[in-house]
Amino acid sequence: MNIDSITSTLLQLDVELPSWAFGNSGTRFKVFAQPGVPRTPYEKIDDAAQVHRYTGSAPSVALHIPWDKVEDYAELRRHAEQRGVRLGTINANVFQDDDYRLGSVTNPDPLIRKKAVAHLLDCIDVMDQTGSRDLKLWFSDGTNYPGQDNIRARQDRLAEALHAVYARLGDDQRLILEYKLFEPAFYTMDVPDWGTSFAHCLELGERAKVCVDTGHHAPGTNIEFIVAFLLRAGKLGAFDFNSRFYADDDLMVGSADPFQLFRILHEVSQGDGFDPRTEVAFMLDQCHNIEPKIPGQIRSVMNVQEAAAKALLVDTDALQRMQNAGDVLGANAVLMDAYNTDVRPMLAEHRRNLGLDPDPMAAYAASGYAQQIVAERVGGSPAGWGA
Ligand code: AOS
Ligand code: ZN
Ligand code: ZN
Repeated sequence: MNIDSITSTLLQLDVELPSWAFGNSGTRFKVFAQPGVPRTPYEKIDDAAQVHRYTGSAPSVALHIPWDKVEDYAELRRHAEQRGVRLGTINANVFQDDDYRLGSVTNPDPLIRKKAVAHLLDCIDVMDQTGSRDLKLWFSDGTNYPGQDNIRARQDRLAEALHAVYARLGDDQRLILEYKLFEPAFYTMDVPDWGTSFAHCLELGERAKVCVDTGHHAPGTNIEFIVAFLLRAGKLGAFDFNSRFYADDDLMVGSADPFQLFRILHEVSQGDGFDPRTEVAFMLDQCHNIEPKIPGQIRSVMNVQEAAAKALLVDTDALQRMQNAGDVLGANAVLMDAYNTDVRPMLAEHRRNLGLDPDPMAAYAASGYAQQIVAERVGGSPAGWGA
C-alpha cells in the first residue's frame, strides 16, 4: 500500500461543520441545555475553530439562515478567518414559520410561495458576502393525507421556485438540493428521494447538484449505490453525514454503522470523489443532544477520516482482477481486508507529521477550553435548534 498517497488524499479531505451542532438541541420531548454553549453565531464559529485546531481537517463552518443571522456577514467572515476557518455552505430555512404549515415553495398559496422564494434569494445575498459556494436547500414541504393537495401541481411549484433561485446564482455558486423520505410530512414529501432531487437538478443545469443526507432513507436502502450513481452522473454535490438507527436520528457519523460509512466512502474513492476537483462537499449534519458538542464534532471528523483511510486502503488493482475473474469471494475479501485494518496508528502518525496531537480528543480535553466557555458564557440564550 502506498501510505503517502493515502495521507496526501486525507490531507485534502475537508469536513465541513454545521453551526447548529454547537447550540443546544434535542428531540420534541426535551432539549437538554448544556452550560457554555454559544450565545451567538460568533461563538459557534469559535467552537468550530476548536474542532479544526485539533483535527486539522475541519476548516469551514456551514451557516443556517436565520439561526445565524447577523448584522454584518463580512464581519462574521473576518471573525472566522481570524480563527483560522472560513464560512461554508448556506443552509436556507423555510420550515419554521407558521406560514409554512402547508408548505413553503410548494404551498398552494402564491403569496406564501413568494415569501419562501424571497428568503432563498436573500440567502444568495448572504453567500455573496460570506464568500460561500453552496446554497443548500432542504424543504420540509409535503402532505399528511391523501387528497390534501395535488402532487403534480406541487412538483410544478417546486420546479418554478428552483428555477427562480438557480437563475440568481453567481457563476461560481451552486444549488444543492437535499431529499428526505419523510418528516415532517408523513404522506408525501415533495423531495422524498435522490431520484426526485436528481431530476430537478438535471432540469436546472450544471450547477445544481444532489445532497445525500445519510439519515434520510428508508431502512435497508443501499446508500453506496446512490453515491456511485450520482458520482457517475456528475451530480453528487454534497453529503450531510450523520448516523441513524431508526429515522433522521442525526447521531455522530460512523457511530451506528461504520461499515456503511466505509462502503459509501469506497464508492466516493472509486468515483474520484476525494479529488477536490470533483467538488463533493463533505458536511456533517448532526446534533449532540446528550453528549458534549465540541468533542462530539471532533469524534465525528475522526470517524470520517478513519472510514476514508480504510476506503483508500482498498487494493483497487487486486479488486478489479478479482471482479474481472468473477472471483466473488476473492473480491469481497479484498474489500474486507481494508475494512478490517486498524488505521488508527496511521492516522496518529499523519497527525504527528502535521504538527498536531496524535489524539485530538485527549488534546482538546486537556486544553481547558470546555471549562473556559462554561465560565465565560453565562446568561445568554443559546442559539441553534429552537432558537
Ligand atoms: C433536515 O432533516 C435536514 O437534514 C436539513 O439538512 C436541515 O436543514 C438540517 O438538519 C439543519 O436545518
Ligand atoms: Zn441534512
Ligand atoms: Zn435531516
